[in-house]
Amino acid sequence: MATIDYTQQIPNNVNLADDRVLQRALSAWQPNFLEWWREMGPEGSTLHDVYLRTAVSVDPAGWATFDHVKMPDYRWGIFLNPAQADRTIGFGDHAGEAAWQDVPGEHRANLRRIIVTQGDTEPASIEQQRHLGNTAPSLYDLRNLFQINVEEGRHLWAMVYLLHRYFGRDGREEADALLERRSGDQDNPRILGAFNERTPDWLAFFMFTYFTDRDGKFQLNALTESGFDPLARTTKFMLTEEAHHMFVGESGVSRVIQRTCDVMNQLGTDDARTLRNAGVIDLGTIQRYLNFHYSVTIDLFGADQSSNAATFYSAGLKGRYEEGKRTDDHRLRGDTYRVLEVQDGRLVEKDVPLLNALNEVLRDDFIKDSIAGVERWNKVIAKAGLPMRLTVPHKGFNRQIGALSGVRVSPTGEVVSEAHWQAHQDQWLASDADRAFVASLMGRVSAPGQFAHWIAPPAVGINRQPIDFEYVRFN
Ligand code: BYC
Ligand code: FE
Ligand code: FE
Repeated sequence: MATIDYTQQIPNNVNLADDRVLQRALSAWQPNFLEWWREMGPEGSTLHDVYLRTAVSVDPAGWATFDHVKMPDYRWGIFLNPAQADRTIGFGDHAGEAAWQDVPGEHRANLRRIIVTQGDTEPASIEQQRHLGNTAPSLYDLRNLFQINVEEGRHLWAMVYLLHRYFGRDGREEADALLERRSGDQDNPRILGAFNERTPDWLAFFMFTYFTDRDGKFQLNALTESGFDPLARTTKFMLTEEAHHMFVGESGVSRVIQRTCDVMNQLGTDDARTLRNAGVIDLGTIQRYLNFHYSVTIDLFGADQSSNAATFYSAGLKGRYEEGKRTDDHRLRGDTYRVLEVQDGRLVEKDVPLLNALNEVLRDDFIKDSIAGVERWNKVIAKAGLPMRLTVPHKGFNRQIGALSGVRVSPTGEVVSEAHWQAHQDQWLASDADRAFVASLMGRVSAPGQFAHWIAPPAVGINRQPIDFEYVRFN
């Protein structure tokens, strides 16, 4: 095996050059990662030169450098945000104690589970997005896809670092398993539901990066509160990259809406068939895609009542979103929270112990944040002078996890019969016909500065480059 110049090959701020044990573990894992990348990473892309941003340090001024690189040569680095001197745990039974620099024995299994679950989503998303490069609507979009893919790869590295560095032999086994599960595989699927769904087209991709990467934002924020300091610092740095993923989603959907509204005004129609014939995606289809991605994503927060969530919090492993800004006692014993429940076929509110409802608390924070962006999309429609609006569906709509998974709920929140659901689901969720139509629009646009007909160009380029910059060079 070729020896690795660690600082060169794996940029890091964890003293990798001096850590022989970690070097050994990583030098065994790295070739497997690269093999996985070639097999499951962006299809047919290994020779392209892509204008990528690479993290080479965590300094606010200098962490990002831009250059054309081939993705297999991307330097997946290991970065933790700088340590905060004398950091203490901010919540749970250990509140006020010094943050842990090592894994406390009694919390080892739970911490490993959280890290593995987090780590599993990263390669899963790359697998889900594997074919999208073939149908990118522009070089600008193609580059953004690849940027997200390499960064999700780095997020995998971030979790693998923790497993190798702090969890010994079982950590190494878990790190190997992260390269063995496959999104959507019958026998060995990814851990969480949304990460086994397909992301077959670019509207799905933009919805995924808007909604599902936002789950990343909220989960990672909760983990930045962790009493296990290396996890807190790692996730803090990951969040700087997450912002770009959500930007790609929000601006992507926004550009699709912009284009549709332009054509609606040109043709003076809101008729879906006419708009489809004109080669743009009607707002109804956009709403049904939104309904799908929103509902599978809110499932990612877990069951509304969860003893795991209570344990993770009380043990100091996983906090709430912006724990430090909250003014309660950060222990939450005796507090309650309102959740929805099904009683006699109806949704009713019920107070339950807050500690058990922490998944729901995080889900509600996510929902607020998601709605804000949907309102920004609505501004695009309003600005075009059109009356339609997009909305997020009811929280109970299309749920597979938690108390609401037992009932059929319409997008507006009525509990409906199975027969009613079956009769209406094609109006509520992206149907096979919707997906076939969107698929029919997909096709690679590879000339600099050109954009597919169904999407408006972005307002500005990347890193102050012009929009017609050659963001990807095909080789
Ligand atoms: N699908 O007690 P519960 C990201 C399981 S996204 C399938 O509620 P808990 C990214 C659950 O495992 C951020 N299964 O569970 C975004 C449990 O199984 P067992 C990812 C599910 O533990 C885009 C059972 O149901 N990070 O970074 O309280 C691109 C009972 O549930 C699902 C994290 O999630 C589901 N949706 O909560 C790239 C953070 N939901 O034990 C990347 C780490 C639940 O009965 N993970 N189950 O076999 C966690 O904090 C928790 O594991 C969860 C689940 C919040 C996910
Ligand atoms: Fe990620
Ligand atoms: Fe992400």
